[in-house]
Amino acid sequence: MSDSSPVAPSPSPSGARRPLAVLVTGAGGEMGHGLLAELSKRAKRSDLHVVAIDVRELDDASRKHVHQVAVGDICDRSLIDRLQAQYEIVEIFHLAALLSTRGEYVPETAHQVNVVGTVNLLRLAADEARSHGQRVKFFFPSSIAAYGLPNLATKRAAGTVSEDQFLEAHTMYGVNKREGELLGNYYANHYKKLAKDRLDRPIDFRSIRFPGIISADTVPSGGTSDYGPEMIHAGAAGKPYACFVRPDAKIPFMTMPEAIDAVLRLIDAPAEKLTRMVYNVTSFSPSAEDFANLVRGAFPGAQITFNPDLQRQSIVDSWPEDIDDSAARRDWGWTPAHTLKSAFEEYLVPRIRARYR
Ligand code: AKB
Repeated sequence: MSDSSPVAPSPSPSGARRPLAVLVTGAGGEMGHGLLAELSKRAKRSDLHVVAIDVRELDDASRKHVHQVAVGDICDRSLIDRLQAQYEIVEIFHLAALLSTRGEYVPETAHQVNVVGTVNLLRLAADEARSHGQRVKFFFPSSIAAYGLPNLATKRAAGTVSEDQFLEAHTMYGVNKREGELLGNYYANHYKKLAKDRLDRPIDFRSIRFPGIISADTVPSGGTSDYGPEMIHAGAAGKPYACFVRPDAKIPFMTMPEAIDAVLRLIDAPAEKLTRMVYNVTSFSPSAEDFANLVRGAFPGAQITFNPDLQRQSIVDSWPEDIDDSAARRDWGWTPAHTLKSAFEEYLVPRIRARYR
């Protein structure tokens, strides 16, 4: 089978040709917002259509970057089948997920969206590879939620954690992300092991375990790393903010432009350079108090207090305080653009200030 770079469309059994497409699920979410603009620039150069799936219609800013929005649920096989009939899908960015805090209220629904939805997309990728004869690139955003450190003392003693340590996630979302990583490996390397007509390695699966991500343009919802971005946006908007974790709570973070850069670097990396399917990336690891001090400095009058929610705190305590991203640096040239200070001074504060002016 050839590598996954797009080729001219192959005729379907009916002789008609489907346009080539990049499919983005969860396109209306925070990462979709940043990624669609980049994907649409690249798609124009390669004559690809960007096709989005989301449970809601996209906002106008995102809508202009896509050829079609399929409003619906990734668990709906008929929706996926309809898109498959319309397009020859060569790349999938599977961003749709129910995050760690929301998932703890409805764990079985989270499993349905995060795992069954992922299987639907992986199966689509494998079917498409069979239909057009080239490997389908599949990007899967995993998360530091895939880690599960048993207690705070272990977290503090562990410090920087590698991709292969402490993988007993405590949340349904984290369990689902870990399962997504393993399913990616299964579909990429072992799918239908015993079938006579099995296709060898139909999917080129690539995944990043992201830390908390902070965007100047959107405010997250449903996650547990949300205290960082929530605090900054509240400070800029002049709204009081009661932080739901302790001042000493510490996990890794990065800015959204860095996250988008990491996705594109990994997806563009030559396959022979990659030594793993799942890579850590990170930029800085502040405590919640570090965040609060920078917000108070940037937005004098910001009213930030701490009112820890013990259950949400326990989720943050199960995530590492830092992650080792040396494999990403070595294999595909990942380098963070920011320190915590430069992220505030050069990206977050100017853009967020303009947003709430
Ligand atoms: C969450 O808090 O659930 C997410 C994540 C760390 O993946 N932002």
